[in-house]
Amino acid sequence: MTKYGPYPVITAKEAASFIKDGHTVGFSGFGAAGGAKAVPYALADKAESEHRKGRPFAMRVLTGASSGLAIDEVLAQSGAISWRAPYQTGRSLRKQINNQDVEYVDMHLSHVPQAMLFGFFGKMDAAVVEASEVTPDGRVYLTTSIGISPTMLALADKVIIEINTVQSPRLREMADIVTLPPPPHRDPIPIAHPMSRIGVPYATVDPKKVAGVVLNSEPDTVSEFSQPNQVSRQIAGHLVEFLASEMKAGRIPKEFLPLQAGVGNVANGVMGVLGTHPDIPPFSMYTEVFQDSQVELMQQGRLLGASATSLNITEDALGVIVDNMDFFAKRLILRPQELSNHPGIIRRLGVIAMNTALEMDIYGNVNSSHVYGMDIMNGIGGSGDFSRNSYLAVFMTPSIAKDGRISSVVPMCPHIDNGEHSVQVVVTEQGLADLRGLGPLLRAKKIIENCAHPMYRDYLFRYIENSRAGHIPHDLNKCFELHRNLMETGSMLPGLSA
Ligand code: 0RQ
Repeated sequence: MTKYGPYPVITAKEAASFIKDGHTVGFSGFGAAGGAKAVPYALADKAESEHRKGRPFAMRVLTGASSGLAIDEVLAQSGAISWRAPYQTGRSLRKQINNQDVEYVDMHLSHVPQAMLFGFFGKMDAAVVEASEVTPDGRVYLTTSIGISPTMLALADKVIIEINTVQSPRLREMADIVTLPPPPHRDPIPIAHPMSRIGVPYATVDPKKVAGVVLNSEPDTVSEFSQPNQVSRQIAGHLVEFLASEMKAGRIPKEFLPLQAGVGNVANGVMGVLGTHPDIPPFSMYTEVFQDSQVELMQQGRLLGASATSLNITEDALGVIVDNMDFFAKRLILRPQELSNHPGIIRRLGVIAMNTALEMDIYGNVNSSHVYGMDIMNGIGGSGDFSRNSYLAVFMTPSIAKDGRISSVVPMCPHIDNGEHSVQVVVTEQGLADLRGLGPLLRAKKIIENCAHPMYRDYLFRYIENSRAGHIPHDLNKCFELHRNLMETGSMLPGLSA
């Protein structure tokens, strides 16, 4: 038998044979970065083969956040997932969740390691973790993401390490790993700056738990975001103007505050524009996902340093980092997600959080996860970790979707994941509404006037006029009329389109 140090080298199929129907299995990866890529395919084959024989095979699956194709597409398509947490972005899995074929726990990402530690999800049977090296004494050098891997390695009964030979061993130079002890035995976390290093570059595993090493050479598959379109540029324009005026007013210090940027096309586009604007000084980031647009900003000296848990970047962008590691290793830190998204640190550093909403209501409640309040899009992800604890919580969205058939400003969101108490600024391509210090009625007027698309403004103003008075005026017969119209006719205001 071939050996990798003291560990047996096994095939992905052999690794899959350790995993049984009903097992809770953790896979490394945060977004498509650093995910297990060989064993999930073998598990998909195993599931299909078991199903053909009329036998059940489905796992309870945990990852740091969303996954690459291997899990939320391939494993999902083979019916190998019965339960999933804490976040996903796969089309196939999304369909299964909305059909109630898969149970989905959509949760704040910073909560996941502690929930695992205390057994909120039951015991963890196995972990499959991508690494560039595992040493005989159990040091595991992770690759492009940290996520929940340190916790999985500590808790899982059986561990399979996928050694990925195309991931550069130098990625470890960015890793800064600490696992928090259980409460109430926690000391203050000494992160006083986004670039504070407090840990070691490796996670640890008890070598006796390592069932085998699978060799693999598949790169991460992160798809490219579209170039910032006109709408993203307009959103970014309003936001930059606002942030610059906050600096002038002394409400943001001259050295600026660390930024967090959410996922998606809009957030990626906004970062690109914001990062190059002359009114915004060079800044740092305390965020969870490092994206393509930030690589160039770092090379240009606009982005001074970034702390994240994942390099969710395309192969080309990763190539740039690896080829210039002496430069990037000083400026990029990858932490476990309980630290990248830690509420206390986010509050301490004064992070400005910028996340994307699907829709917002006229009072500033945000829905970023559930269409019609019923169908999951992706999940809350880390947006709540950041918005609830930030210095300023900004939510952005185009004012309309689907050629105007959907308004992103509605009377009441049928699902709220970031509530009015955690939302301070909302922005669309129409403009920005600074909600700080305003009561509900003034918030509503500002959001409708500044952010709603002109096609929907009359409807929204009429809604307030005809609502029952109260601290937050509403008409409970009409509050979901736009959503009902959309479901029944395909348009929120039948007959209207942009
Ligand atoms: O539909 O895919 O059919 O074209 O939603 O919309 O405008 O491309 O937006 O890619 O920026 O994603 C909120 C989903 C935005 C994302 C969300 C339709 C629209 C389109 C996508 P198509 P866009 P983006 C920390 C931060 C939650 C997690 C998070 C997200 C599709 O940002 O998942 O913030 N956020 N994490 O047409 C119905 C509406 C709609 C709508 C848009 N009101 N109703 N559909 N769409 N508005 C990072 C992590 O946690 C990793």
